[in-house]
Amino acid sequence: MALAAALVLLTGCGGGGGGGAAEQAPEAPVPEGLGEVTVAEDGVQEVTLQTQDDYVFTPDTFTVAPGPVRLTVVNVGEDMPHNLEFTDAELPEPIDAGISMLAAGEEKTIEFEVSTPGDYPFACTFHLQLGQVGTMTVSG
Ligand SMILES: [Cu+2]
Repeated sequence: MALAAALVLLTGCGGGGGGGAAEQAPEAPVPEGLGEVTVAEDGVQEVTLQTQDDYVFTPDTFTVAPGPVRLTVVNVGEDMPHNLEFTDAELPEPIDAGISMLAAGEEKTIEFEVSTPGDYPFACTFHLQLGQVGTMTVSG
């Protein structure tokens, strides 16, 4: 991720001209620890995602093993509410959990269990049209 951002900056230098800085702004690095899956003392896999006022999940992908998952979403934005719902129709198996409303400054945690490997798309349904989506992968 950091390397990709550096390459963008390098190639950007060759182009010269104005307005480049604004285009590079969305390439923010993922803060340390976000999206990293760790196993808690009770054996539950834990992962934290962040969202803010730019309509993205950070990171927007993570991978867990089959078993129980404890997912925390932190909204570090200043005024934008978000949510996180799994996209039912596309799931390898149903997930009976979601965050229906996450106000600015709020943090919520859900727990659920997965057993079927595959990709589990999720979205902020408020900002689906702005592309605020992500994917949880359950490894085989
Ligand atoms: Cu949102």
